[in-house]
Amino acid sequence: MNRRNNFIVSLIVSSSLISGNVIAETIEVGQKDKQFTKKSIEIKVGDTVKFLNQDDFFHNVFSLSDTKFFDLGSFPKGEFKEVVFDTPGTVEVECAIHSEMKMTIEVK
Ligand SMILES: [Cu+2]
Repeated sequence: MNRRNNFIVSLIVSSSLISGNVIAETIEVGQKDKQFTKKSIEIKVGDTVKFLNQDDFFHNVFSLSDTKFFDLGSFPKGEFKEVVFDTPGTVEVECAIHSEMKMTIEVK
C-alpha cells in the first residue's frame, strides 16, 4: 500500500473506534439541604450515578421504578453510594427519610 492508502485505512479505524465504543460515565448527584442537587438528569445505559451525602444528617436513596428498583440504605455526611443504570427508561429517585426529596433519572 502507498502512503495515501495507509492514511485512509487509519482514518477508518480511528473513526470506528470513536463511534463504536461508548464510554460509560459516572455522574455525581449531591444530597444537600434536604434536596438532591439535581432535579433531573439524562444519562446513558451503563452510566453510574454517585449519590453523595453533603448534609450533617443521614440520607437514604431508593427507587421503586420498574426501570431500576433499589434501596441503598441510609448513610451519613461524606459517604456516597453508586448505582449502575443498565436499562433504558425513567427512574424516580427518593429519600426514605425526607419525603420531599425527589429526582428523576432518564436513562437513554
Ligand atoms: Cu434525605
